[in-house]
Amino acid sequence: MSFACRGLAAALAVAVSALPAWAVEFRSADVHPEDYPTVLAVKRMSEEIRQKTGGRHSIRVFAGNQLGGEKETIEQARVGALDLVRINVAPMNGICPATIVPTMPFLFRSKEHLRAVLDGPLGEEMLRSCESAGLVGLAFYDSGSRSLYTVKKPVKVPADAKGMKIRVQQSELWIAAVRALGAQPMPMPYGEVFTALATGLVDGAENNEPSYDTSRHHEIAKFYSLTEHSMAPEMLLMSKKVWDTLTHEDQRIIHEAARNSVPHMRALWDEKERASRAAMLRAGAQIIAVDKQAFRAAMKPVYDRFLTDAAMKDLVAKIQATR
Ligand code: GTR
Repeated sequence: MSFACRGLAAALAVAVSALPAWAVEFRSADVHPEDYPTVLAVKRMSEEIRQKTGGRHSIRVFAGNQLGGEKETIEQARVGALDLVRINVAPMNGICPATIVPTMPFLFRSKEHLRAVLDGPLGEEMLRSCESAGLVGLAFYDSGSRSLYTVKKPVKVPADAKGMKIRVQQSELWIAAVRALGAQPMPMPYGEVFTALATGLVDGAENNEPSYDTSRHHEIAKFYSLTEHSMAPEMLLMSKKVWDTLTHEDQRIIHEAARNSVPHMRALWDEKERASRAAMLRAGAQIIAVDKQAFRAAMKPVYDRFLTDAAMKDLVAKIQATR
């Protein structure tokens, strides 16, 4: 080997050994675009993990549905084919029953109430509850309030939605809640909603302002009825199969970084809500005032149907009692 070649080989060996063999770049999925608060929060978390593990671990976020819809990525994480998922609680309802509770319509009174619950022991209890489904709950993130939006005519009272085909998340609870309004629920992944609205497959959908804005649903469904019917939060979960391979110290670092990403996410979220409200109005969306009590009353029967055991009822009562 020539002197130059030996030099190159040595340099390569140093470069390779700079990254320990056990270094892992975890993969995390998100349906939202690169600059959405949930995506930015996990990227920030990655920086903290990288720093605290001396570069051994980090997270690469695959944004914008790159790895599939929420249902699919949840399943990938359960079997250990994906390390992390950032999803809404609703698609978890079928596999982790405690997540039905924070998905319930008209449960949280305000953003402050939601944050107080999620930051306390009840939040911790709900995060832990998904472990038996193969997922370790790391954090809850905000998701604002979800409202109904429609293409052809505004909805002010439940009767206005009668017979309309409304896209819902893939959750039995939302199928039932929309049916309770007299509308026809159309469960489908988030990534398919724009086309469904554009082709008339559905007459409307429901979501918070930042999703309505960034998904460009407002280009087609211009009537945004302020039902604010749910504050179902987002979750960040790690595959238990992957989690169990980590040292206690690495688990601690990941947990702490997830917790530290929450206040950061909330600041981004509050800002995003403001920006999205302005953007949707600029784009010609109309915000419609509604009879909120009528929507609350119409959806009430789902409480009896979905809060099937004493533990869930107790959780709801404790949440309602939280100040
Ligand atoms: C958004 C949420 C996504 C996804 C989406 C949906 O508010 O952030 O994770 O659940 O709603 O409606 O599918």
